Amino acid sequence: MKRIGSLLICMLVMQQSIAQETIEVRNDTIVQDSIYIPSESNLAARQWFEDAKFGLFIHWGVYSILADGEWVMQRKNIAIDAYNKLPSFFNPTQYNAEEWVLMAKNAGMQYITITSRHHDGFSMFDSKATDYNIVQKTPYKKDILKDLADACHKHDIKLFFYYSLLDWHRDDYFPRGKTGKGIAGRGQGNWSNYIAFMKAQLTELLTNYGEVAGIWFDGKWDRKTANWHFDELYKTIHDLQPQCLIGNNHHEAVMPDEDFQMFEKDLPGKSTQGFASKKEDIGDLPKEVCETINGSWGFKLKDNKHKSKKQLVHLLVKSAAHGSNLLLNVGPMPNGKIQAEHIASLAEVGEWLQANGKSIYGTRAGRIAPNKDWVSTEKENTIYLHIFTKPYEEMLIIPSFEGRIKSMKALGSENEIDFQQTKKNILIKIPEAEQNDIDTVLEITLL
Ligand code: JFZ
Repeated sequence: MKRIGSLLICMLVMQQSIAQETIEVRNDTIVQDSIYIPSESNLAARQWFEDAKFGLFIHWGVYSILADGEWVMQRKNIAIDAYNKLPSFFNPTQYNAEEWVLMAKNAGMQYITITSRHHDGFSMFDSKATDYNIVQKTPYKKDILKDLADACHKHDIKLFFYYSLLDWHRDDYFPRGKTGKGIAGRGQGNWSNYIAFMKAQLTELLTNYGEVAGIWFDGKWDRKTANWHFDELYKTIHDLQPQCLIGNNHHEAVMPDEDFQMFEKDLPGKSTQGFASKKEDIGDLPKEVCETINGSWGFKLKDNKHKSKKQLVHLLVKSAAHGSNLLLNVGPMPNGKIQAEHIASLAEVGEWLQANGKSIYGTRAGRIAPNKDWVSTEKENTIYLHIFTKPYEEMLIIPSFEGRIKSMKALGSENEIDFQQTKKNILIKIPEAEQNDIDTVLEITLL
């Protein structure tokens, strides 16, 4: 009996371990094969994003005090000790999150992306992972992201957080990358500690601010070949908020677990900025172009390259015609205000969108190929042809057109516009009264 009993126990133990092994093998298989499958909510968020078309980028940090852009620490090689003084002067008493959100809304923007922590390593939010943050190191003591998140949720504007992978302040951002090498006062730390720190901060950002529409990573290019553990960072985000859209400004082909692709100061695929070693691949994910409203991301006092209403509208329209959103940046001043010139031009773009939003929101790249004179967007059976140069008396010839046109009007006008459709081309004669200095938008309805 004893023998049979122990045999039984032995068999049971064996069975158990076999079962365990199977599970382990299964687990292994799952781990090895693990491909990111976006959740339903994530797919819906991507659709929302593609329809939204226009967002506000905000670069704000303690560097705004120096009024010389967000790269000032690296450009002027400001030592850690010296830079550490900046937070003690940072007191944006005139910051009013609701004002910013309403300004964005008034501009026709649907979302805001704000720098939670830029390359200088200073966290503009309440963080337990480091005391180098706005609550602990500034006389202001308040978490500006929290106010912004509350105002965004109140006014139905989605909120994204920019998050720098590159850090010019921490010892554990080591080995160092291409930039920040001349900044004195940094020690040598441990890279895995830095990864754990980022995970902790991302957890905070995805836990303490309600729904976060996306995380906008930047700085990988500083250490192109480092092991960034993106699988873990991205999983941390998607586990906490599956709908949260992940994008990474790495200027490489999109990685499998990213949700959108961004193009910095460039229309998709143009690669005019020299950020990528080769022409950037355009993937199938939703796209976003980011651009500055003047010439800088962070506040720069001497920057007078303010873009005109016409330039801003053209940027937005061209982005949409390339199937992309436009994320337009402002760099608030250290007092918490946005420059008056920028508030004014954002309002102008908002006015334009009031009248012409139909040709932007919810559209996709149009079938009429873009050139220097025109671009097109499209939605259901309507094509919006955006003509940038006034044709006056001339006949406009749109070559190689596919589709049968039913009617044509200038957007917002009741008058039919004369056109002829030949086998291949469309010939259009736009009366001068229907032409517009900024953008003549033709609403072309297909049969
Ligand atoms: C990055 C940031 O460095 C910049 O401050 C800003 O936040 C912008 C939106 O994104 O810009 C880049 C990106 C890539 C390179 C340099 C600056 N690069 O590849 O060298």
